Amino acid sequence: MTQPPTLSETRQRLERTGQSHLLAFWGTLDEARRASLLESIAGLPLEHLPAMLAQAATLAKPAAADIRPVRPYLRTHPEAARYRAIGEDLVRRGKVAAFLVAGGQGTRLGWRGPKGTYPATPVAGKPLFRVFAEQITAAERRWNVRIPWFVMTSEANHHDTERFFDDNRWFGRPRADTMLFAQGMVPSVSLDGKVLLEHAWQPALNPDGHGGALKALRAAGALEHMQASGIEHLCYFQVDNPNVHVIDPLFLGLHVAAPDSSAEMSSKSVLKRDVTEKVGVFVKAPRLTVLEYSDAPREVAEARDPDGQITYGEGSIAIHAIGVDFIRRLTDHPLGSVLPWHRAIKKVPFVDPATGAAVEPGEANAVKLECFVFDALLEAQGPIVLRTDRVEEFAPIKNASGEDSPATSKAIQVERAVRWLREAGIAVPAHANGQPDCTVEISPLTASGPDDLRRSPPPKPIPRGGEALI
Ligand code: UD2
Repeated sequence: MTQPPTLSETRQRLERTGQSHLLAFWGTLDEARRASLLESIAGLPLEHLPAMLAQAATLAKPAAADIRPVRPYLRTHPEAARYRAIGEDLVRRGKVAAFLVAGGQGTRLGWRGPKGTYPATPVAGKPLFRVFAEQITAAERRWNVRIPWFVMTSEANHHDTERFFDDNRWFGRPRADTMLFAQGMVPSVSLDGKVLLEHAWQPALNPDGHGGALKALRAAGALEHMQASGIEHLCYFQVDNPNVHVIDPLFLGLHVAAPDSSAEMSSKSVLKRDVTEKVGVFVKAPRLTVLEYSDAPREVAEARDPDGQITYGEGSIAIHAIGVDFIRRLTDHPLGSVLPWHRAIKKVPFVDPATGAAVEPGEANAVKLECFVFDALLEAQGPIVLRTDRVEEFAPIKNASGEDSPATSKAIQVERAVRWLREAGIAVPAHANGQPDCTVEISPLTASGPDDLRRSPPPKPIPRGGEALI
């Protein structure tokens, strides 16, 4: 290990970069805190910070006139069976790994603990991590292959996440097939560019966004691991969506073999529910990109085709297939990756270097920088979009109540289970209006769709008004 810089080296560096206040409390700190402060400062990208902030402040947003709709692939594509077979072959040959980003703070849900530990399913109350683990296990059994699972955490939840996996015996999968690693952190800075102090001995840091995932994969040695084990593509998904199909052969087949795809990065969309839904949309401007809901000019967000369809309606559900070589290319960069920085102006508590007082700001006082993974689409050759079905694949848990809450997610999970059962010819008790009169949950270990249900022994009859776990 290299020695951390000395106090005098650090002092000079801070003077050069205009951040001398970070040592304001040096005289009051004990040895351990001094050492920790020097080490923290050594890890800050102080020389790059002005450029990062300037770039985030001037990030170009596409003008309404330059934005065009995208044409997605559909699941009913005439050659869907061929693409599905190509995707299955890729999985069977061990070329695919699962990649979950779970570094977010989950503040909106108000759940204490990593979001993946949230009991999400309607009958068994399975935590999100278990839902994904069981899906991966089911895929491993189906294709008789080991599917490594990479899970990105953050400093704030890494330890708790690891403990949860441990307590759950890694969900019955070999320990070596799951790799947990923490994403990077960036300093939170005042509106005039000074790194804030969270404590007298600690600069304020925030996770570097889900775009930090690419850099973190490289830093954690995951890319090398993949290269050594022949992994070529990652199935990327978010922690908040229990309905995700983690391993989707049709999507993978299109990603590697569609005529206009170069297998660098592909994405899934669902049609936006209404013009106000808070999801980014895929657009061409002129390259394929995700336009965040907060950045969409009104005339774009609300535009409709003559037949009434939302013109820019391909909502991003944050599911991507990403080539490992592509990640390597994007992360060959002095700052870790080529992805641009976005900024959010937030309230960040801090210690005032002049007075030593702990300040709880009444209004936004700080810039938080983060990268978004979908910005990688701008760098990809021939990225494609597959439109999928909302009920089938998108049941997000984001808020404690209202839209995208545990309640709405459970309702969508039940709707999907009922749909699969009916398609498989299995009776579901229903009200006179056709709505199901029961709460059902289908374990990923039982089925990943109606075809599996057709092939498995029929479940016990579902009680009217009751619950069933299939
Ligand atoms: C995201 C998308 C939105 C839409 C929606 C679909 C952004 C900016 N917006 O909205 O367009 O696709 O998802 O559900 O992405 N995460 C990390 N590290 C971080 C920050 C986030 O791992 O530093 C993970 C987080 O754990 C979660 C995912 O990224 O799995 C999404 O994070 P979010 O909740 O901030 O994104 P959201 O819901 O605003």
